[in-house]
Amino acid sequence: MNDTFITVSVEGNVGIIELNRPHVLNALNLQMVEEIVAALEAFDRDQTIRCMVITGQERAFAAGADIEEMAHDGVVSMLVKDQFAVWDRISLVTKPIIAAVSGFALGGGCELMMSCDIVIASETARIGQPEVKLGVMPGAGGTQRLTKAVGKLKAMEMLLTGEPITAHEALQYRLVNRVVPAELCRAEALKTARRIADMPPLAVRLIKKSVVKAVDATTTEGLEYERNCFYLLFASEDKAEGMNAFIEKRKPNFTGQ
Ligand code: CO8
Repeated sequence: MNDTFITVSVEGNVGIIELNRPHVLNALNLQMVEEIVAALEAFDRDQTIRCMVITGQERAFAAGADIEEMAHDGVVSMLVKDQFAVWDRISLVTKPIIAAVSGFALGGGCELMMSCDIVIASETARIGQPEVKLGVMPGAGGTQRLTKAVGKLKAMEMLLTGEPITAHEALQYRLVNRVVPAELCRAEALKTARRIADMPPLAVRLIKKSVVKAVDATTTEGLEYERNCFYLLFASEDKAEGMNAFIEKRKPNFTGQ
């Protein structure tokens, strides 16, 4: 691992990961995915970080897995690489991840976007799963997460034609939270991240886990999980601080305890 394909920075309590292979539209090679996930995990462990942002440049968030890297792979080399074990670690990150998406978010880029918790899209975003055009299909959750987000009919159309959709269409299909002018995309993501970073970290963490449960578990299991998390937060110092601050009409000072 010599070159690095991402740029990592911190603004206040927000960790920022910029995908940085612009000459190939941030095509995700194996090392780059390793770097992204390692950076997410490092921010997750860092007590001073409370929220994260993943972004690219104006032309591309990420145009998918690196096709050159995969072109000579066969099934055995793919199995040996076991690349999805790295992807699976994204779902273990406890702090919220916000994607700031401009330009192309295709294939693995769309899958990375859908692994995030909130998506701010720029008007230039083009989002899709074009794998079918290469004779393959999504492998990092694309068929599952896209279908859960946009519904069966739209997912079928996107996955079977490989054609990307615009940011506004993505908003209509609830694949992104909001659409902003390209020059404001990163700032808007950071603004949302800072707002979350001001919230009590334990409550943020348990809310994130509970919402993920709503996507993956039955409603009965999800409700039980939510209730347990709700009770748990009554043991936290931030619960006392949050409620006392409200009653005393002052700004709360959350510590994460
Ligand atoms: N892989 C490798 N290189 C790429 C990729 C890619 N996915 N996308 C773009 N590039 C390179 C191009 O080869 C080109 O390089 P060069 O300048 O050396 O020729 C450079 O980026 C610029 O691209 P274009 O000249 O093609 O730019 P255009 O504006 O004409 O077109 C497109 C932009 C439409 C985005 C076009 O580049 C394109 O179609 N790219 C491929 C998109 C694609 O098929 N993505 C899916 C890949 S498969 C996948 O993601 C499977 C996921 C499996 C699990 C996830 C594992 C990470």
